Order: sequence, then C-alpha cells, then structure tokens
Amino acid sequence: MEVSFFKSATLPEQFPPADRPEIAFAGRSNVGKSSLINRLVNSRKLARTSSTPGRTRSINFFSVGKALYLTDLPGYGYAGVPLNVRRDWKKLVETYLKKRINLKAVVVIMDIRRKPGQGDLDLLNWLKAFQIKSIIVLTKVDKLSKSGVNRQIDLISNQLLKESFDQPITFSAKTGQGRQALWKRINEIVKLVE
Ligand SMILES: Nc1nc2c(ncn2[C@@H]2O[C@H](COP(=O)(O)OP(=O)(O)OP(=O)(O)O)[C@@H](O)[C@H]2O)c(=O)[nH]1
Ligand SMILES: [Mg+2]
Repeated sequence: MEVSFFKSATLPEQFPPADRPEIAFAGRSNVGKSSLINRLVNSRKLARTSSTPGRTRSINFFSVGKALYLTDLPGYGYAGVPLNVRRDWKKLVETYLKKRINLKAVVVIMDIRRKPGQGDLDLLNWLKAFQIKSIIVLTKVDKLSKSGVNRQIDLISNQLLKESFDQPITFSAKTGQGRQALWKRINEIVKLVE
C-alpha cells in the first residue's frame, strides 16, 4: 500500500477527517518515534528524524493507502524545550488523544536501554484511564548485546507487569527487528490486510 505524508497539524482544527482507523506513535523526545514509523513502512525519509531532541513539534499524519493513518506525535520529557512550547504540545496531544474518535491504539515507544520514565508511565496510565489501547515497544535493541537485551526485557517487563501493562515488543529501526511483530499487533487491532 502506498504510504505518504498527509498533513501536519499544530491545532485540532487542522486534523484530517476521522474517516479511517488511526494508530499514533508516542514517546519521549528523541526516543526514535519517527525512525520507527519510517522502518515500519520501509521508507527512509517519510517522517523526519534528527539527533536533535524535540524535532517533531506538530502532529504529523501519514496515510497508508486509504486504509489507515499513522500519526507521529511530538515527544515529551525534553527539558530543552521552552516551557510555553511544552505546554502547547501537551494541550495539543491531550486534545488529540481525547477527541480523535478513529484512534485505535497508541504505540508507546521506549528506549530499551532505559527504565520506563515517569512520562512513559503517566502516558500509559492516562491511556488506560481513557480506554485507549496501548502497544508498548522497546526500540534501539541494536545498541545492546543479546544478553543486554534480555536483561533489559526482564527488568522492564517486570516493572510494566507490576502496573499490569502488556509484554513489550522489541524493535530496531536500524535492523528492522520487530517490524513484523508490530504490524501483526496493529493488524489485530485494526484488522487490516497489509
Ligand atoms: N541505533 C539506532 N538508532 C536509532 C534507532 N531509532 C532511532 N535512532 C536514532 O535516534 C535519533 C532520534 O531518532 P528520531 O526518530 O528522530 O526520534 P524521535 O523520537 O522522532 O525524536 P523527536 O521527534 O525529536 O521527539 C536519531 O539519531 C536516530 O537515527 C534504532 O532503532 N537504532
Ligand atoms: Mg520525531
């Protein structure tokens, strides 16, 4: 299916019509959200990536044929962003999550090398409270050795299970590991045929 950039929104009025299912991607600033989307659809330049945190400031909508929207949400938790800008993002993202009626799930992306931060747990709990499905992904697995990956999976899964969240999917935007598992999960939720 053809994937293309559809629209960038900084205000709710700019969101495209809610005429197809939608999956959003969220996580800390610089965690690798845009890279994950690019890898998922195997297009290197679709979502802009950067080594400068706080790059994605708007909500970016990508269309997958006419079947689906993927949305790249601005990252949270980066202190380098001025407070008033951070407040605007928060408002935009909260409005999005509350009002977007075609939203089927939010992929919550975390760095496998770090333990889930307060921002991640807040988001997960918030989604749960609003009965929005979450898919937890641990990305950048290519940065650790196999034993390092296993150790982190144990550690993070334990912490998430304590708060009764699902088992995470491990992913690498660099190698493509986890791409199929993530599509499978998305397909289960939106019942698409890729
Ligand atoms: N090795 C490796 N690097 C990654 C991976 N995913 C992302 N990166 C790198 O991490 C940096 C941030 O990636 P982005 O995809 O721009 O992160 P983001 O979450 O969209 O960032 P913001 O939009 O600023 O919040 C870039 O330098 C990427 O190349 C991965 O799976 N493996
Ligand atoms: Mg980004």
